[in-house]
Amino acid sequence: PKEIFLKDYKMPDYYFDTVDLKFLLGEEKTIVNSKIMVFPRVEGSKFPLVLNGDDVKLISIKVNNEDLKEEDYVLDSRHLTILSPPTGSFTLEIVNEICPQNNTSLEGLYKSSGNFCTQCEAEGFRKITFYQDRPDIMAKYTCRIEADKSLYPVLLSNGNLIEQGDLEGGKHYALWEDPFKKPSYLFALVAGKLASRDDSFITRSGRKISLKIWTPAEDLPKTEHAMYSLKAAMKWDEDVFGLEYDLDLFNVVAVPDFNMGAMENKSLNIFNSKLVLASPETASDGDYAAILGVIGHEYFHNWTGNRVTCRDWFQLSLKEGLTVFRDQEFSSDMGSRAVKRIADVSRLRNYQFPQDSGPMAHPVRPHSYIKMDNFYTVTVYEKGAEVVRMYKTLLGSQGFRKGMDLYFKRHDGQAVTCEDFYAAMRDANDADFANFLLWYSQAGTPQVKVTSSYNSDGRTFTLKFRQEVPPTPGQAVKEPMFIPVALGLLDSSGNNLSLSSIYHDGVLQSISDNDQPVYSTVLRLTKKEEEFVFTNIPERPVPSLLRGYSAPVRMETDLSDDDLFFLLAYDSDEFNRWEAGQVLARKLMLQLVSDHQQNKTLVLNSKFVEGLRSILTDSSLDKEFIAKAITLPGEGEIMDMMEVADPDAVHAVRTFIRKQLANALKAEFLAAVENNRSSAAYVFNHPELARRALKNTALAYLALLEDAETANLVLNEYKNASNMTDQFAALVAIAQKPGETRDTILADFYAKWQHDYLVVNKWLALQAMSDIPGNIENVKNLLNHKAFDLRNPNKVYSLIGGFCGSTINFHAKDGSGYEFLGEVVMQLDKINPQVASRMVSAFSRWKRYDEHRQNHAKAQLEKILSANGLSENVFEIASKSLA
Ligand code: DPP
Ligand code: ZN
Repeated sequence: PKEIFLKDYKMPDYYFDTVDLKFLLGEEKTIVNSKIMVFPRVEGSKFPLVLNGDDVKLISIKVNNEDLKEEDYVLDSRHLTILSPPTGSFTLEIVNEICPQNNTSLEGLYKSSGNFCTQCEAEGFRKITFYQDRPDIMAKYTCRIEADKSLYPVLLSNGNLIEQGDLEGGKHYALWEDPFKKPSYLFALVAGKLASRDDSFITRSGRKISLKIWTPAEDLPKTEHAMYSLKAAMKWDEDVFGLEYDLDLFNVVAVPDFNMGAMENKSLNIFNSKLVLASPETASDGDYAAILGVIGHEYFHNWTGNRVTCRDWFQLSLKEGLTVFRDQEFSSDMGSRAVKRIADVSRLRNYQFPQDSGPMAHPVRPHSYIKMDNFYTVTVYEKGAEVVRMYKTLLGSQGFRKGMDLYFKRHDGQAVTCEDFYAAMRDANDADFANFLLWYSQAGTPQVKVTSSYNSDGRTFTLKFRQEVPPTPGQAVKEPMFIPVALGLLDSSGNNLSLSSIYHDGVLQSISDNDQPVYSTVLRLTKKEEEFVFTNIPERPVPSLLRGYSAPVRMETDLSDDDLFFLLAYDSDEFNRWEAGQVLARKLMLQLVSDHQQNKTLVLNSKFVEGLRSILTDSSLDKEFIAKAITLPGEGEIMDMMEVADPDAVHAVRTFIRKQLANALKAEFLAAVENNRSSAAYVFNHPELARRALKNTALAYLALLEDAETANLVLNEYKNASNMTDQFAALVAIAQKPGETRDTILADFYAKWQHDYLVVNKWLALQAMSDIPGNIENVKNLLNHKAFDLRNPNKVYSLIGGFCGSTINFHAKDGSGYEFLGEVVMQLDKINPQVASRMVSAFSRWKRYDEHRQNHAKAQLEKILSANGLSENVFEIASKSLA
């Protein structure tokens, strides 16, 4: 397999102006006809034209309407090279054959539940026809689709429908024209038996946009929330960024077989059905929130991704980091900003931090890849979003908006780079961003150590920062980074002190704003070590650092437990209130893990219990915030902080603390359940989902208790639930404990929902993730359950992905969990390399564990690598993991 490097980027020798595609969709084979207007980048130049092609059978090739002679082109398994094309512009017409019905990789053109659909990002278009399949080739497309009318009554592609009609032999056709230039990865085609929910949106300039969400007819009732989300997203992008939709039609299609979450194809978004379909009975609050966020995300791509796209795939974060940031902001504005921030930071810590400190660590803009599909990562997406957020932190909302406006003004219709985005932000604001660009090129999570001191004579408060970026594969030595640290200083009654000036680098800077008192500021760290001295500070303050999580770093402070309890109780920054609780919990958990390893009796700090009690009973707090604040850091997060990760000890300790809390706070948890039951019909809005979140978090604690009273309560919550959020939460609570009740209720749930594959996937995932000892046998049985199918990515993510999330069973000492995964990966790789590659990633942190576990994991990775016909996708992850 060949590694591709960013530094080797070359502009294409040829561009494509127009592309006219014709598809004859068939059961045995599909014929693709592609007519391209080609022109050279440099007038008069003579180069061969190299087209990508993967699994496509060439039938004929014409240049300027004449058949190309065999000696004029070369065909290998991955390319079609036209040796000496005419000088100047010319037409290229290719006819080829493909077999979508046999395409289990789910990239290119394939079938899902009998319908045709496409997925072209990143490099799937080359599985449809021969093409320069790279994002800097932007062309105007038309697409004519011909198919059997009874089997495929609906024919969709990008842009506007300009013609349709019947053909002989029971066939029909549709002709679509997309007026916007686009890269091939945004091409889409759908053909099948689908019905649509229709609605419309009036843009701020008064244009009426027709909106359609397509699913099988029986699922239409479940598209109401997706349609609501789409209209909310359209409005939000106008309000916040002044961005209006640019065509008269917007289609969303839901398909059950999809590798990713969703895809932003121009005006024809294709979605994994789990991110479209929802009803109160079948989907949880989490699903509703995910649909809102992803519908928003794909819609927002219309400007950040489609109108302005990436020059090459190394720039993926240009569109993804920015669009994730935009969907995060959208969800914040639709719900609670603090809670959304907490959720996003938890995700970063639980998934991105481990990646950034493991063998797959890569910068937000990777330097190289073997398979681009492997770089649709939490680093490119979530860390990339943090990088975009830092611009906003540094520039403020208005400055950020100015930067966005300039970005579109300069680059609409272009394929650009991360530097172009940086330059727009900088130039629009005349800003000094120091070495900010390092965020794109240096991998690894920076570690920032802070020490503080107060001088009562001089009334100064000093913060000393020291930063370190750990080495990552290929990057042994790192430069110090530009880290914005938002902060405030709390006085002894918990109020923010007014800040007047800071002494830094020998300069006294005033930070008051038009004589208005300032209570928080953003420090700009740029050096390995530096010091900031706050003047006129009347008492020793408690600093609230990195407010709102202003930079994606690991921060270690010298705050005492008392300081942290103080912040937990008083900080005006809700994120940092939660954070103080998490820091305390992490310290506590690590200490108890060490006690556990030394066979000491575990004792829970009563101050911690009291801290949580006061949060739990504070009626002034948002209920979803309370739910987050009383939830302990995940086991993965704690394992990630250990020298040698010890799954058994971490699991034992987390369970111990949860049981202790359940006992100590039983009355409060019971009250939280009693007072927050869903009153009327299910509504997805912040106050209602916050009540459910608090109630269900309390219920999960109570379910750990051993008395009959609470056992009954939990059971009744399950039986009386009137929506999936409550029903599934009760099921999760019950399933924590092995025994007859668990078995009965799991069976009951399946019997109730076996007709609904999305609900059944939840049922699979819940069992797969279970930490009940010996659960691997159950998971193996589920592989043969009629509800499971290795060809469907969602089912694989639920069952196999779920199992890899189990602390105890995946990491079983006897290696059984690893062996199970190894076998599944090898089977899966033959069906769908992208999905197999995601699953094999569960091994990538194998060196974090003890020697025994390491040996088991290593053996599996070696076995996988020696398999015949291994995909490049799996090869890349497995080989880099072993390196
Ligand atoms: N571009 C898709 C997204 O929206 C994923 N391929 O993230
Ligand atoms: Zn995206």
